[in-house]
Amino acid sequence: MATPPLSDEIRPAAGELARLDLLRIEHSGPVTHVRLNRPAKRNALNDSLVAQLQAAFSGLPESTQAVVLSGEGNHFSAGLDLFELSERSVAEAVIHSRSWHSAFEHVQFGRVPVVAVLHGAVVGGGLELAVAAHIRVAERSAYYGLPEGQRGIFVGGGGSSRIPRLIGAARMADMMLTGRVYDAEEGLRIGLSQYVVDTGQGLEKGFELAHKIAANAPLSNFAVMHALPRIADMAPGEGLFLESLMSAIASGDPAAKDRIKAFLEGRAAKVTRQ
Ligand code: 1HE
Repeated sequence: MATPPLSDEIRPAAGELARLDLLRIEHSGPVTHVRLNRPAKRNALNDSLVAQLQAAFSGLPESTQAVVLSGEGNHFSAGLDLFELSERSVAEAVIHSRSWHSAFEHVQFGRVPVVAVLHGAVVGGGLELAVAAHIRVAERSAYYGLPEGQRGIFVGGGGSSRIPRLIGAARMADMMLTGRVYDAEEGLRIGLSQYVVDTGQGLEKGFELAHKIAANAPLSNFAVMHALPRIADMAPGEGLFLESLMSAIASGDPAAKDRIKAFLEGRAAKVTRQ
């Protein structure tokens, strides 16, 4: 995978974030890059890595306005560390699954939007992590699988809740029952990613998008992250009421007033074809 653009100076993380040895964390202006850094094990998610993800996403500095999440080596993530699984009792497995839920909630419902850049295997728990992000950019090498069915287990990292919301329960059932694997183009078509780019271009695209996100008013980003998915899950009556409240709160914020004034005075960009 290519290195990120050098438009901003890249600063290694400091303090607690620097101590997370299974992640590599760097700041580039308002964008923080969180890399899964266990390439020898294909970024398989063991207990320590899941705990470190939670620590990273709950400990982002105030300067961070968006995150790019990617994986070192040739694959985004091989999913659950299967070596740890074999040692777990049923009771421990429930707690373990809840620990993934907690960590991935910090990704989805943290302070800032997350752009996942995907390449190679995005499988099992790796896909569950990817779908906790808000935007997914897939390199053409990316492929998606849920081998839980073949391994005799079930998803435990929020996949049965988040994945059907993107692709429908029928497609997820097909992936789990038959081992069906989707490639990057198919993943784009069915909604697993919003973008596909050539292999080696993922980080550049991911950073471009993250910088755009970071330039939005923080309260707009917050509303998209926290209000939008909840409204989408509500009955229309309740959803529309919450939308009115969120909309009034966002438009009352000084950042909204400044931005609308800038447009009315001809100082803001028009919406054009891209
Ligand atoms: C692992 C894991 C792993 C690799 N746990 N160690 N996930 C899976 O069922 C996917 C299993 N993995 C694979 O299918 C392949 O490893 C890959 C397609 C991802 C990559 O293939 P490749 O040829 O590049 O690597 P490799 O030679 O298979 O693996 C390299 C090393 O990574 C090797 O260790 P080594 O010490 O022998 O070098 C592998 O053992 C190790 N490795 N994948 C542990 N998953 C909350 S519920 C979620 C449930 C799930 O995620 S189920 C899906 C599990």
